[in-house]
Order: sequence, then structure tokens, then C-alpha cells
Amino acid sequence: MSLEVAVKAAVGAPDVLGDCPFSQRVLLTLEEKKVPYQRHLINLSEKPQWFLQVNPEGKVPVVKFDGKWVSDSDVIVGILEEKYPQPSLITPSEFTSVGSNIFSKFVTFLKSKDSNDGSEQALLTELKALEEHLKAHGPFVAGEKVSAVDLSLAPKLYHLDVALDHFKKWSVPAELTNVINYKKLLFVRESFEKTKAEKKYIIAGWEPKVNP
Ligand SMILES: N[C@@H](CCC(=O)N[C@@H](CS)C(=O)NCC(=O)O)C(=O)O
Repeated sequence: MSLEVAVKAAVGAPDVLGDCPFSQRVLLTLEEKKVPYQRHLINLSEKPQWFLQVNPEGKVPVVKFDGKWVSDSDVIVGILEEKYPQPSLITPSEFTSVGSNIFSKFVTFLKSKDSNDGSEQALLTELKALEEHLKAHGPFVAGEKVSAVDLSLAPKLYHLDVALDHFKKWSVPAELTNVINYKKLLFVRESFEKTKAEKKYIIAGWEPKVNP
């Protein structure tokens, strides 16, 4: 029996996997746990009726568990861990918030039109904190084994790389060697390769937010 999962379709290409980092996080968890699944692609600019009926909030990802559609990647990942405990992806509680501010700081910097507003520095501060954490505990956030926090961060770091390179010609400073190695380790995983959106769709997804 495979699980049904609904994730974002690409902007302008409704038959292709889209750029939602929360959707990719769920797909990564399914792949790492080798849970069979059936993927539905949701065009967010023309949401199908069945999707709005089962999920009136209209957000992806959603997964059908025991006949009921469940939303929110935090909740979904928690249920997947309970239902499919092997391999365990549990992150020790002291590490679950590592890197948790990076995505919001990245979005603020990406959208910023004022190079003196401190948004670049704010992002750098978060990336340096991740660098120090990985230096002490790496190569993954919880050590030698990949865990849930890495699967949440991986798509966000991928968006950061692709969008900041495209819109700002900016990349993670070379001296943050542990962060750079961490990204590499995550991005080469088979699960990541299989679930990532193409770069052009990540750019298309951010375009209206960067240049409204
Ligand atoms: N907290 C939610 C966030 C999900 C979310 O924001 N999804 C976006 C796409 S990445 C969405 O569905 N937005 C609705 C829309 O654009 O209409 C989660 O972790 O699943």
C-alpha cells in the first residue's frame, strides 16, 4: 500500500515537480525511509477541487493517513516517524532548532533592495552559527547520521544557493567550509536528487516575490 502525497507543481509547468521546500522535506523523508508513495502535483495557481475539499486551507504538502488528509510538514514528518520508525530520523532534542532561522533571514535578504539594511549580515550570522555547530558536531547536524533536521534544512539551503546566485550573484562565503561540505553531503544524496525541483523552477517560484 502506498501513501498518497500532494506536493507543489512547478510554476508554469503543472506536470513537473515544483519548488516548495516543505513539500520536498516530506518527499525526502519518504525516500529516506523507503516508504512507497503516490505523488499528486498541485498547481497552486489553479488548485483542483478535490484538493480544496480535503484541505480547505489549500497548502501543500498534504499526506493521506488512514483515509484522512493531514497538512503541515512538521505534523506529517512526526506521523511518518511514528508509523515508519526504521530507519530512525529522530533528531536529538538539543539539535532540533539548529539552522531554524536561516530560511527567514535568506528570504529577507533575497527580497531586500537596500544593501545597507543589515539583511545580508543577519543571514551571515545564522550561517556562521551553523558553521560553528557543524565544526563541533558534524558532518550532519546530529553527527554521523542524517536526521530530520537535515531533511528540513536541505531544501532551504538549496533555495538559498539557487536564488541568491541568480538574483544577487551571492554565494555562501568559501571560509564557511563546514556549511559548504554539509550542503554537498545533502545535495548528492539519492533522495535529494530524486525530489529536488529544477533550478529554473526555483527561480520562477521566487521571481514574483523578488520583483513584485
Ligand atoms: N508550515 C507549512 C508551510 C506550507 C506552505 O507554506 N506551503 C506553501 C507552498 S511552499 C503553500 O502551499 N502555499 C499556498 C499557496 O501558495 O496558495 C508546512 O510546513 O507544511
